[in-house]
Amino acid sequence: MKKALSIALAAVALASAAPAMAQFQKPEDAVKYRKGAFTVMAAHFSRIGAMANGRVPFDAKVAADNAALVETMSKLPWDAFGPGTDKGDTRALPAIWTEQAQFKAGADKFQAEAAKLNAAAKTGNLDAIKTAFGAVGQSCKACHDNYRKD
Ligand code: ASC
Repeated sequence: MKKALSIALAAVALASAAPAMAQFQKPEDAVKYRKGAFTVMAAHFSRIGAMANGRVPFDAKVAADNAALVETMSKLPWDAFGPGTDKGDTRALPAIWTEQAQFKAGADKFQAEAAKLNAAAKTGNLDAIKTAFGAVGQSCKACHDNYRKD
């Protein structure tokens, strides 16, 4: 009894220590989750883009807040590309599941660039933010070109 309880508590502790390890009841839930994650990520990324492109005045705090969110969000979609999530309301291409290593490399590259953008935004240097913003955009595009329907 005691042992069962400690195993259950350990499982709860593990689960709460890994918030990015989302679990899904159904494949549709995973598709909805990853699309939501990309939507939120794009919203915060584009707020930085507006400043990087001079469409809105630069505000270092706004850039830093949004870059922190982009880095956090960058970690989330990938667990939602599991088996059986290639169907339904998705633009994800089958190549994701036949080229898993390349897909993961692209996702890892993107996350690394998002972390660099966050680091750049913390410095408050607009030129550094512009450079890092461009690199993140390139890594978005690389995966869209290969793994997303138009
Ligand atoms: C964005 C956004 C994307 C990327 C991509 C970069 O702001 O929503 O999907 O940048 O367009 O090439």
